[in-house]
This record gives sequence, structure tokens and C-alpha cells, in this order.
Amino acid sequence: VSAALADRVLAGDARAIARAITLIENEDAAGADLVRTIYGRTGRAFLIGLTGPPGAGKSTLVDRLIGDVRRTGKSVGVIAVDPTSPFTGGAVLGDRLRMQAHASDDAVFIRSMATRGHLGGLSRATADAALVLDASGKDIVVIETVGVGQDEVEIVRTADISVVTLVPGAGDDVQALKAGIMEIADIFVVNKADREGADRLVSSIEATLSLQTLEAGEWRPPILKTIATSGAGVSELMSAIELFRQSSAKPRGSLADRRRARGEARFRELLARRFVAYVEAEVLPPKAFESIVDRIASREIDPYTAVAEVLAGVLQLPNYQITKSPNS
Ligand SMILES: Nc1nc2c(ncn2[C@@H]2O[C@H](COP(=O)(O)OP(=O)(O)OP(=O)(O)O)[C@@H](O)[C@H]2O)c(=O)[nH]1
Ligand SMILES: [Mg+2]
Repeated sequence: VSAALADRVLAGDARAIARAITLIENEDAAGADLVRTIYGRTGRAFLIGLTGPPGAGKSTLVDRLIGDVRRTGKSVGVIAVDPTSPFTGGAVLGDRLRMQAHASDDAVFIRSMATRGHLGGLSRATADAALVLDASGKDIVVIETVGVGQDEVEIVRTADISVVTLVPGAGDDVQALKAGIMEIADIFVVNKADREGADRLVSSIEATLSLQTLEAGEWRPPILKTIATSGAGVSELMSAIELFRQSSAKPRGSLADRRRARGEARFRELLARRFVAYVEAEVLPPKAFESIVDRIASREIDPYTAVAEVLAGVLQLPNYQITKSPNS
């Protein structure tokens, strides 16, 4: 089943893409198998991360971007992290409705994703879904997230380009600062520029940016004004994205670094998760994991000691040819 599904994903079959993303979303083992199969065929798509506060107009902006991308003949996949997530409480159909204009276009694939309970589950599922779209041959993949939590910041940080959307009149002018999003922006977009205070917001972002010292040749994040509802400023945004893509594609550029960092983050995360699962299921006796957790909670043992003890046990296993002492 999985091989056939992988073939259909690689052929760009929309139903297969949808099925694959559902498997990933449900943390089905078949989803992991699929990613394993298609991974060698990924790395072609350009990954755009778009984030900002709830209701900033991100989906409206993405809809406009899709239009611009399609005019150049390129295909595009969109993953909108589900607005029904506990973070925003928005309407589930919102994104699909807002991007309805492209519903019948074969070269456009739009998908909302729900957040799952586990820490890091969202960024993992989103990253895998992006791989599916990449493997399916989409030239551009856009990930829309609400910039509120660490998970969301992580998603956008590992994209090829991070676009941070802010809106005037949201009280605190540099709203994104708190979430640590200011540091990850490659492009700032002041959307709803038809509203009062847009220029003030631009100045306040400029002021914040001017506190950061740039190295010679380093990319300076531009600040663009858009009105997503009318499309004003969207082609300028597209040009800025293209400019970034080209400038960072040069040898010393950050694109390769970023992709390497993305690979490293995924590898570390998977290794850690699989290792913990292995220790819990194969190394520790039944119920030992829970009992350690209980002892930590009752202050009978501290977490550092507990980890050191478990690690010592693991490293003595014959299959682990690790010669270093666990204390080194
Ligand atoms: N006045 C004005 N309204 C806008 C603009 N862009 C979007 N909106 C409106 O803002 C509302 C929210 O737009 P969305 O595109 O759903 O915003 P979002 O950031 O995707 O929202 P969430 O995904 O729920 O966080 C909608 O009613 C849009 O029509 C703009 O440039 N000007
Ligand atoms: Mg949205």
C-alpha cells in the first residue's frame, strides 16, 4: 500500500497527497514509512514560512500569493496550521473558504492541519507534510502559522524564508517581539495598511531592527506594506521573496545553511524521540518509566540522577558499542 501511495504522491496525485498528510497528521506509522520512501525526492521546493498574530490577514495574503505564483506558471502547496487550534479558536473552514479561488486548480494544493497533543507534534507533522508537497513536485510550499508558541516559531524558523506579518493598531506595536519572532523574520509585512497606524508600525519595526547590528553582506529584512484584501503591495512582496531567494542562493548564502539546520533539527528530534521510546519499551522493565516519574514527582529522586542512572543502564547493553563513560 505504502509504495503505491508514494508513487502516486510523486506523480502529484492530489488525493494521494491528501491521504499521505492525513497519515502524518494521525501519527500513523505508514506516514513515517512514506516520508522515508519519498525523502530522496525532496529538496526541490522553495519553502516559505508565513507567520503573524491571529487574524492578521495571513490566509488572505497567502491567497494573493498563490495567484501571483500561478501567474508565473509555478505550482504551489499550502499548509495552514489549523485555526481551530487552542491557540486561536478561529473557524476551521476559514482558510479553505478564503483560498477558494484556487480550489479547482490542479497546480494548487491547500491543506489545513490540526495540532496534536504532543509537544513538538505540530512542527513535526507540518515539516513532514511540507516534504510530501515538495516530493509531489510543488515548486513553492507555503506554511501559514499563528506566531504565538515555540512550535510555530520553530516551523517558520526552519523554512527557506520567514515572512512575519504584523498589523497596525494591535496595541503593542512590536507584537511579535514577545514570541521571539522578530529575530527570525527575513521580510516584515505590515498588512491592513489601509488602517490607521501603518506608517507608525513600519517606523517602530525599523527602530527595533536598527538595534541589531548586521554583518557585511548580511540580508537586511525589508518592511513592506500590503492590503491583502485588495492585493496592494503583494507583487512587491513576491519580488522581495524572489530577491531573498536569489541573494541567499549565492555560495556563502544562508539557504544551504538553513536547509542543513533543518536537517539537523529533524535528525536530533527524531533520534531523541526514538531513543526515548526504545528505552521506555525495550530497556526498562514494565512500569519502570512511570515509577521513575512518580519518584521524581515525590522528590525521592531528581531528574538528573534518574537520567544518569537510566543512561548508565542503557550504555551497558551489548548492542551499544559506546566506549565513553556516561560521565564524560
Ligand atoms: N482592512 C483589511 N482587512 C483585511 C486585510 N487583510 C485581511 N483582512 C481581513 O482580516 C480578517 C482575517 O483575515 P485572515 O486572512 O483570515 O487572517 P489570518 O491571519 O489568516 O487569521 P488566522 O489564520 O485565524 O490567524 C478577514 O476578515 C480579512 O478579510 C487588509 O489588508 N485590510
Ligand atoms: Mg489563516
